[in-house]
Amino acid sequence: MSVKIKDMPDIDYVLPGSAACAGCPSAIALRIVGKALGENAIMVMTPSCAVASIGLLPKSCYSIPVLNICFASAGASGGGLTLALDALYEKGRLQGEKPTVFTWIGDGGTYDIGLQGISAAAERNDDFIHFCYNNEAYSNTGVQRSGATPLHAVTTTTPLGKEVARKNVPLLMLEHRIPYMATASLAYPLDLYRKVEKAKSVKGFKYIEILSPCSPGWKFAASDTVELSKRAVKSGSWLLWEAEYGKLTLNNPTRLLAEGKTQPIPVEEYLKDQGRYARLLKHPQKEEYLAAIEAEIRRELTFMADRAKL
Ligand SMILES: Cc1ncc(C[n+]2csc(CCOP(=O)(O)OP(=O)(O)O)c2C)c(N)n1
Ligand SMILES: [Mg+2]
Repeated sequence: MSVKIKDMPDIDYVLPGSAACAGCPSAIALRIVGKALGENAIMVMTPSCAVASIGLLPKSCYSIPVLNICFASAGASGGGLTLALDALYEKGRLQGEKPTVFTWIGDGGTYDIGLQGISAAAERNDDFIHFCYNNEAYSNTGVQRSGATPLHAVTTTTPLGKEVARKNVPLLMLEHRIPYMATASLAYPLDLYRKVEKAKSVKGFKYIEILSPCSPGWKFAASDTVELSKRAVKSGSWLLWEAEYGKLTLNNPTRLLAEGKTQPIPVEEYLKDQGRYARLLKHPQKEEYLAAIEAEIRRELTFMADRAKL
């Protein structure tokens, strides 16, 4: 069923007074996610901007219960919490609808520090949703590179630009063949909302990754978070898709790009307003580098279109 913006409930997980930066993609995403999950939910977080945004106790900007745990234990904590709830229902100590347990973790926590625990929870098919808000860096500690940082991007630990490509964790999760997984973008909120509703309705392990342009980290104007999210998708730099038990479906506009029905915007349109690529765009070999990035985008689109046929 299609959803309209005006149909979304008023519930808001992110209350006024959040310490997040203006235009923070985690806060924007969490507002949409909250509307889809509703208030009967428990959020598990690892160290990140989303945790720092809570502010100082006794105040908290999140309107649902939050469990703040250490990096490596996201998978074990999400799994343990959901099993503990099941046990309480079995003993009759809880009644009514089971709360949705979800982890809200950055790319550092997902791609690098917590990967084995998340992979293990996926393999056990633990009943919770893992969200990765991917801002392509360890933003909270001063924008160090992560496994999700793309090739050539400048971070504080890659001052000359990252020399290796990012990992493809969504593809890795796809091959865990979990009940449901999806990628999403802030520029397509109804697509994100629908995917979260779907994840909520499915039992077992679910994974949703949201590209999260970070204005201080990527060095662009705070008002452009959503615009850059859109350009990422339209250039083919970020692909929108979902999968049930490994059966992949590309979502528009990515599907139209993969089928050659629309042309991607030049990747320079996506990179040009991001200070982290200023060095690349001034480089004498700029054209060569951009051509290589576009070739990689075409390769991935072809690969995913073929994978969707399986
Ligand atoms: C085991 C461990 N290593 C390092 C840190 C320091 N630390 C706190 S937040 C953070 C960055 C996390 O990056 P990410 O998960 O991408 O979230 P973001 O800050 O980008 O929101 C790091 C490295 C820590 N708290 N614990
Ligand atoms: Mg991050």
